[in-house]
Amino acid sequence: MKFFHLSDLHIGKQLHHYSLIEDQEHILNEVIGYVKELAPDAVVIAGDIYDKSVPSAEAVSLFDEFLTRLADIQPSTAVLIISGNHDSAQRLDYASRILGRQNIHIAGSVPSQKGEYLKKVTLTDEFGEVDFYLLPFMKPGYIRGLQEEGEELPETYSEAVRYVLEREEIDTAKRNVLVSHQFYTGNGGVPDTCDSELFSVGGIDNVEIGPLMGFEYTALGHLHGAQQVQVPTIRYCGTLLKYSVSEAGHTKSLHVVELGAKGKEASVTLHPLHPLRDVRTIRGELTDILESAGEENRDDYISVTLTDEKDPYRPKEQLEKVYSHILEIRMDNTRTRKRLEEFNDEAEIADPLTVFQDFFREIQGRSLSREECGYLEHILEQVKGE
Ligand SMILES: [Mn+2]
Repeated sequence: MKFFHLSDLHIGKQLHHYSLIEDQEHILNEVIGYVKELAPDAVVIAGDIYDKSVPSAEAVSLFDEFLTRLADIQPSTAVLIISGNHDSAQRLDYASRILGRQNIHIAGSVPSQKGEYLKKVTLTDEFGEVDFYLLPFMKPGYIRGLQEEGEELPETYSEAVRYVLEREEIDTAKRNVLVSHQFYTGNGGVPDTCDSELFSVGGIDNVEIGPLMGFEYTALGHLHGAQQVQVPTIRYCGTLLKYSVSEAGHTKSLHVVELGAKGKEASVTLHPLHPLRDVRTIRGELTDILESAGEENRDDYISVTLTDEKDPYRPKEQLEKVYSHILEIRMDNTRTRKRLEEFNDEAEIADPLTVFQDFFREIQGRSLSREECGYLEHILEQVKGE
């Protein structure tokens, strides 16, 4: 059994102010090429199909084109899709029953009523059946309707995922694959994150990988950097494209998973991807940067850090003559570093009450009243006491 593991397409995404639709079309075409070449049994997409819950017409038609071209390829390839936190579960579920007949299996929503279960797709190879369980992005609140009389429902993300998987009564004598879009963490490991991901603050959404251990492979989405979680068979494939400057150093590749007989560990092969435009960071003095610009990569998305001690004359205009897609221009010299230090010094001096007052004024557009200030002082005293 061979399948492609994709996730986080984020179709319709913008990088700074540039639309990435051309880049996405280009990279999805490369995926189609790989499907023709490698003839996988399935293409799995582990959530975040679109960048927005209400995608643009342009984004929808690009994904439609991708699915149509996949469906035209012979021998037929199954397509397995779950929704991510960026997708609208209902919109993705639209027409999913009809699409199922085309071998396109979409799970938009997690079971929310008694009697509902995860969408399961069974594919067969020379070693027998493989059950793919499609677990869309979920929060503990989504599964309140599953509660049995007198049963306590899970409160944390970890408990909620465990709960949903345990009620499936998965046949562990068979080969099973899970597709999921959550923030999974292993034993004490902290996953690598980057700037294009969207998380809730405080890390309350993390899910322990314990319940995944029984699967031959878990195809994950959510994190945009490719990485395994504790074991090689629980894996984030990452995005097909670099979606932030913080990913400039990433290598994006197509993940191809192969399952042998039951009990044999799944293998993952990485195939190179060739973006239309790369995302790069360039650092140096303006004249050096202008002189060293090569002909071949002038259309890349670039983040420039200028180190000139003397502020150059209209750097943006000069750089635009050479580079067509400039994401940002930063200055890093003695002056900017000194300003940063001064800023840090100030921040250290300020007491918590002043910091909060400034914050409140910025967000609310008014100062704290005397009464509110009193409350705040009281709370701060209490915290200090503890
Ligand atoms: Mn994502």
